[in-house]
Amino acid sequence: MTIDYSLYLVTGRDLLPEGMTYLDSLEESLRGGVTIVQIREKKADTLEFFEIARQSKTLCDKYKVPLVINDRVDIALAVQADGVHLGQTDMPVHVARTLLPPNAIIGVSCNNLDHLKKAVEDRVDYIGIGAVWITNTKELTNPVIGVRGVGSFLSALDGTDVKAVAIGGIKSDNFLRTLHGSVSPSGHRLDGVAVVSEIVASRDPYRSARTLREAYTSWSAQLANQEKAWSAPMYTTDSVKAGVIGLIRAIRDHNPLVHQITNVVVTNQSANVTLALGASPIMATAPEEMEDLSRVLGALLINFGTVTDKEGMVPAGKYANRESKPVVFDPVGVGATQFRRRTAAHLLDNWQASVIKGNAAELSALAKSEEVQAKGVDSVGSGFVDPAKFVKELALRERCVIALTGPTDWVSDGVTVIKLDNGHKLLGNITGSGCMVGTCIATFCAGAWTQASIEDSFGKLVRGDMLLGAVGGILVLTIAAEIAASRPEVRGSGTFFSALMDELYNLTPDTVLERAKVQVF
Ligand code: 3NM
Ligand code: MG
Repeated sequence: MTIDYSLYLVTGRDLLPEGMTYLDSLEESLRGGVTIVQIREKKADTLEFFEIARQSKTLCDKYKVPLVINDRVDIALAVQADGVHLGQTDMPVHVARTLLPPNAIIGVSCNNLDHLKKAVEDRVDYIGIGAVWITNTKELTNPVIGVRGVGSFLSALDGTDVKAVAIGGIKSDNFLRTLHGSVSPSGHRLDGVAVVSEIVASRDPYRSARTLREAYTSWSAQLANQEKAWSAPMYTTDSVKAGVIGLIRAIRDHNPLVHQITNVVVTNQSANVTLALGASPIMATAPEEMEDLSRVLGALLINFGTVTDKEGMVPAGKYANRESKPVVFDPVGVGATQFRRRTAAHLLDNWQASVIKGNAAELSALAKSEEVQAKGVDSVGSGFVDPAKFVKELALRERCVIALTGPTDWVSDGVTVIKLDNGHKLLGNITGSGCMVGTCIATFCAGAWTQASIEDSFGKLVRGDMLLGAVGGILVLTIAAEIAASRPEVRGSGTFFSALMDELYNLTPDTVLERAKVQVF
């Protein structure tokens, strides 16, 4: 029998809401679409555990859903359950195997790669990878893995037929983030997601289960579409240029709101850049307003150049993900301090960026590569031996578009790599030109968002072509810089700055088409 692990319910009777019986909750969850059930009883005596398991088995049989028992091989045998789930301090797998019928399912909880390696050697059927998020349901003795940590577990399962589910703190509002982010560089994905409180503590377990199941189904469907699309070449130089022109028009036609949580050095100029491109800026930072803003914004920019607004940055990104809005992350000077490195990891563990933009030193630090060293928060040039390979790999790792800026800019979504060769050295003489690129990218991603249809967002964390958004944002700023620098009145960085703003404001699609130096790989 092939087991469907996609929506794995783990029971927890302590979490039932008042007035809800255990069996009613379980039946509603089964009706709602859970695909496998684990009975987890940490406090029950043997008789009580047996009774619960026996009644659960009858219900699961009615819905043809497999049942596994946490820890207790004897109870599994007594109620003829489909298998057991074993923790690291439970009975050894090879012993359980000799006691259980030949086809019994055996699953093991893994918190680290040593656990995983042992589980693979023991030929378990599946592993639970956890905890992926913070949870109150189980006292955690090990550090939280984080969505971005799941990929290394999945890599270690390459070439085996061991299935994997993620567990710990998974809720409807981080469900897609969990599925989208949990993937190895080779493309190995989760087989399912396990939850306790999201369903068990719900007053409407039917609806809660159904919501997750539907989200899983649309995620799988869009993934299949995307993989099909990736197998054919998507972009050419001409299609990229035409796409960018389309975005310039979309921004001016729709005037999207670009919400920016940015640093104190550049707030004013970033707001002005947004206006010059034809969109509207809002520079709100209070956590209390992030949910409301997520509904109206066209894109969110998070730039942590002066990391003081982290309290707002976390919810802002989560709500933007929930609304399928673009999230552009500019981890300014991330390599400069431990604090910045930790903050970037914390933010990226909480939400899915759509585009991460940085110079060589920043992206190198983010990728934990030693290739490029940081010098304060300033750009130090391209610095990578093979920038195309670097951006492509980081895009696959972070599950988003990567934009590496410098004298030459490199952009990748993990499949296509685009090289951009516009710009002027005077950009290096004004403060915040990198931050302005971030703002331009966010504005173009907002334009891309306005172009995408609602249907396009089912099962996705972001709607719109983020690769084009990143390319468009870089092109307009670098092309405006070239034109500004050539103006006769420009004699230094001060006159250059005001000329740059003017040229951004006056930039026409034709000029972009004429001047853009784009190469697609
Ligand atoms: N095992 P919730 S975390 C049962 O890390 C369990 O192995 C975990 O509950 C592990 O969905 C966990 O309510 C609790 O956060 C998951
Ligand atoms: Mg350049």
